[in-house]
Amino acid sequence: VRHGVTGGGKRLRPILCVSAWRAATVRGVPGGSERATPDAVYDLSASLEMIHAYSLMHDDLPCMDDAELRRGRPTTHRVHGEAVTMRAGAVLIPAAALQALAACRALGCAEADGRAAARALLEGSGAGGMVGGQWLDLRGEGRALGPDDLDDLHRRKTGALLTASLVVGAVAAGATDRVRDGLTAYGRAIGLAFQIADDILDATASAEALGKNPSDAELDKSTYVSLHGLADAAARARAEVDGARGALARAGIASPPLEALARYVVERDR
Ligand code: GRG
Repeated sequence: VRHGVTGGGKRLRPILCVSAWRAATVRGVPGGSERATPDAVYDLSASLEMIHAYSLMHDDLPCMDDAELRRGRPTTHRVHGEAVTMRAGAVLIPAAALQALAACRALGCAEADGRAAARALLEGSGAGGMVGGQWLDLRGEGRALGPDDLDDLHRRKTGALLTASLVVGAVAAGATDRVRDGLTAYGRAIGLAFQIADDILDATASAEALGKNPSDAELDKSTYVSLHGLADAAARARAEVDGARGALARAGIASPPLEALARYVVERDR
């Protein structure tokens, strides 16, 4: 568990969760929070990283992507073996839900809001979200997917947990429906932009820069690059970023960090 959870990574999902909590808490106040962020918000955000970490540990197993390298280090099963990695990943799923519930309680959220945050976390992780997307991804290996199928796959596999990160933060902050819906629309857009950038990096960056071995071509996966070409994929990613920023504006959310994160998901180099 320690190897999978504390081994680095960009921590994007917790950052989104904390940023959403702040954006929902300071509704309309530009430039950030006037209220200090309680430690329990960071504890809450850790629940997203726990799910993400388990998904990477299992994704790297030989029965899935069979990867040797992650975050510049040997993958968990290469260090601790497959059986230990299976168990360590599995234990993180209920632990993440309990972590979210405990953090919401520490924040003084209403019981219903705590349950709604845990439900958002689990729905984003489950069959309608990340696990369903992974299943579509595995089923798609060696098959040519169409544009709509590719969007559907990645909205689930990558986008659902990124969106859940924002919703969990918003629900815990007691956000209005308007703010919550705006953050959901923002999450859906940056989720796709993030995945398109991932496909571009997989096609163009070195293993050294990425901290993992590019694998899409080797696994014969349909990607935004294989389907649309590099230039059109990059244009689509930029359009999604514009859409994300528009969603914030329409919901009246003034959040410089969320604006910056939307740009970051496509400008990042790993
Ligand atoms: C049993 C079908 C089945 C699934 C189990 C393994 C799994 C659940 C899901 C895998 C989901 C997965 C690997 C999604 C990929 C998401 C993604 C783009 C990961 C890379 O995220 P970054 O770049 O990684 O945020 P860092 O290292 O920065 O944290």
